[in-house]
Amino acid sequence: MSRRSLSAFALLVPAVAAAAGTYRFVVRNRSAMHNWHIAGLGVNEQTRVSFQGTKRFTLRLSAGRFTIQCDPHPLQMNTRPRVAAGR
Ligand SMILES: [Cu+2]
Repeated sequence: MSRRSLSAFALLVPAVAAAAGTYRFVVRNRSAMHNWHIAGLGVNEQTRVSFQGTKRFTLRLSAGRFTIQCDPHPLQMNTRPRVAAGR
């Protein structure tokens, strides 16, 4: 697991190693200053910055690199998980 933390921020996403497939992401946002945005290889989903609460996304990820970030703070709040080819 790669964990990046600020006072109000944590991303718990395997940095490497997920195999291609379908994943459910649970986004819990308790602030109106941040959002969650995943992009890469046909995937581009995000929450609104003003949104507070929990949202679930079920996404099919193919092999490759993805970016997950907070759009207002992309330098501090980001991770780039790699998805490996499935078996
Ligand atoms: Cu942010």
